[in-house]
Amino acid sequence: MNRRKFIKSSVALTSLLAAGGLFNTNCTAKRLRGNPVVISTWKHGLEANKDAVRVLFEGKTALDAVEAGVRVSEADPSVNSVGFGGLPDEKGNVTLDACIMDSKGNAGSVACLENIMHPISVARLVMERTDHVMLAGEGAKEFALAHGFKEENLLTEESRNRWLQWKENMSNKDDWGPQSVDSLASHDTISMLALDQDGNLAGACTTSGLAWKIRGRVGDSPIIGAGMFCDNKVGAAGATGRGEEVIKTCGSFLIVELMRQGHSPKEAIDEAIKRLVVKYNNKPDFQVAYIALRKDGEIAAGSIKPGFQYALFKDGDNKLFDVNAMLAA
Ligand code: SD4
Repeated sequence: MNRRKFIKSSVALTSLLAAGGLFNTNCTAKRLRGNPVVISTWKHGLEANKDAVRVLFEGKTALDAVEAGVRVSEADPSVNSVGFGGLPDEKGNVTLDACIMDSKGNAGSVACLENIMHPISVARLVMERTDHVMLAGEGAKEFALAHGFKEENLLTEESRNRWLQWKENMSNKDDWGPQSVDSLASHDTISMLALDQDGNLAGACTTSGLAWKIRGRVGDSPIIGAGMFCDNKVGAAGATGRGEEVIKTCGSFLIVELMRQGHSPKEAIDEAIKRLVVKYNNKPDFQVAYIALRKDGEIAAGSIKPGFQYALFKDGDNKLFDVNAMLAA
């Protein structure tokens, strides 16, 4: 594609922005050709799944579904690790990471993007309107603004107060090591994987990353193969938790590759988690959790430590599940 072609208005986006309302499983399920599945990380994934499923039931693709789904969490100020209301870095800036992959193996991502509510939609535009995969920082923002995204303050009263409290009480003790910034409760990045009625897969991942991180820090969420990976022949996987550890083990790519070799989604996730557990002599002091969706609709989830939940839409039901962790708390 011509490099200049990407400076075009994002007309298609407008219709995706108009998402809203709930799906009705009973009356629309008859129209489906296949059996759609949506899986996402954490409790807020339940609301996100609803929008993703509504989009699938409109006959749209898995790619449309994951974008619409995670936008719900991005816009929700009560979700403290994603988009609006996400906890800021050490200087009080909300910096966002996101990536998306479609069923053809195309990928787009943004890293350290500021003041744009929906990084996932910018990532999709990077994928669809440029010949690049990843844009970062100011350049990513310029690209978003050129495509009609609005600049917005993403710090809420609550997230600003929490940042001020950290600055007053913790900032000079915080060495940015795992224990101090990595409380299990601070994780709620959304990774979402979907299988549409044509049997095609897509995945998305979006986050504000670790709270109080060093300015400029980028986590796993925008890294293709770390925070998320999708191969339409095999399956898809997505991560949440301590991004540095997910990056160093190519976590999502590893899980998809293990599924390609014939391992079940559960076996693949367990192996990816076991590598981290073994690396840290059975005592990792951080959380990493994964979800996986195989091409045939089989799903799995796993985590190092207790507390991880995932939201699953399958066979007409959208439910939250607790995960049995590999280690005790
Ligand atoms: C990161 N994986 O930036 C993200 C953090 C996370 O919920 O999962 N937060 O490392």
